[in-house]
Amino acid sequence: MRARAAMLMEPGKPLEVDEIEIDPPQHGEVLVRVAAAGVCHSDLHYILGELPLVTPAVLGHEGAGRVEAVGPGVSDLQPGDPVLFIFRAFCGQCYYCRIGRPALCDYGTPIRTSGRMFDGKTRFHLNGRDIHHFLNVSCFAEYTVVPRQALLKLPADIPLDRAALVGCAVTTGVGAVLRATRVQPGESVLVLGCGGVGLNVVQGAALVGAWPIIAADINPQKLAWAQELGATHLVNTRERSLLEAVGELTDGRGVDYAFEVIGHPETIQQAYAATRKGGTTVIVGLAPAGSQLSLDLLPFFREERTLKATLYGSVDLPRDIPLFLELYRAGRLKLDELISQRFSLDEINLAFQALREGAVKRGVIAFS
Ligand code: CND
Ligand code: ZN
Repeated sequence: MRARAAMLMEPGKPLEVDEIEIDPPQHGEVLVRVAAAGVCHSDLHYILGELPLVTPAVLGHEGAGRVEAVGPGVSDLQPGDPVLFIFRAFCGQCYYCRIGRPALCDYGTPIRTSGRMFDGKTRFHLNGRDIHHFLNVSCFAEYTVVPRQALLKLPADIPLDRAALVGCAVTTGVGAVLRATRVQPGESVLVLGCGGVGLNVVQGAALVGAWPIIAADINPQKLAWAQELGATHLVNTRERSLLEAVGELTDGRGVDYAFEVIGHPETIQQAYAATRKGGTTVIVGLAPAGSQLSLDLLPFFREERTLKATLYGSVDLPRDIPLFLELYRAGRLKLDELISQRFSLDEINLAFQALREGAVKRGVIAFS
């Protein structure tokens, strides 16, 4: 079949939207009609060449849609079923899946690193040239082919554009608080970087009753949005020192938990410095490939610090994603409020421009 898709032809260039040829789903694969795709900074890292990628590739890793067709061997999904894309396809059986850490499962790794399906071929082509897959998903396209293991079936009542955000930003941000750490009521939290993912760390912290919830960013609009999602204190780090502001709010100790949601060694250092002795600094942001962090090990030891990363919020995807949707239904998790702007596929470079300028909470590519 033919469908329109947004491709990265080479790093550093804008995406190109064109009609591509899509092969039918092969064994264990599913053809999905994409309904909505979130515009995440991770895609931007690849567009800018900060992370390695086989190109040309159809980008997009946060999205939802409906099953159009299933390949041989897929018996538990039907055409029409609403599905969420999982950018870490997981087998459900290995050690990591069994201990509730499916994002660490290696099932989808060969596809992610080669940009090709298990048979070594791509399902996307442009004028006879292979176009690669991206992060097991490639949802910046009207239709995409993914392994069955990169999908979770969605309940029928969740609007697909809202659900799309659960594919990355919500699960990563809320999971960082509920699963990567176990923040307790009354514990102090700093969220450094309040974009689409950071706002979800803020709402996760509000959900568990953290206090204070200090939102820090260089963009006042992001801080205003963070306040709407539950931040109790705001720090514009262009205007004042983060350490000073955090010190004032924590008796000079620093926060119990600091989440870095930008992906820069310098801001990771800032978040670390704003964490109290015995506290936990969590790296949520993705730093450019090759970035290094230097750590003075003696104070690290003496101050008994924890520094950790979280991938996909460290959640148990098949257990926690239904829980997050349940919390949305109950009004405890905000999804409607996260989308500030919708774009068509043709406007995708505008959507990334808006992300770079800090003009959106989460932008969403809406397919008709
Ligand atoms: P987005 O661009 O929406 O947010 C970044 C925020 O950081 C913006 O509000 C900026 O204003 C703010 N910011 C930038 N520089 C600074 C600075 N020096 N000081 C303070 N604030 C600053 O990005 P996003 O929310 O989509 O993604 C954030 C990061 O999270 C990004 O690196 C992305 O790749 C990563 C991520 C990680 C995971 C995971 O599994 N851990 C999943 N998805 C995305
Ligand atoms: Zn993402």
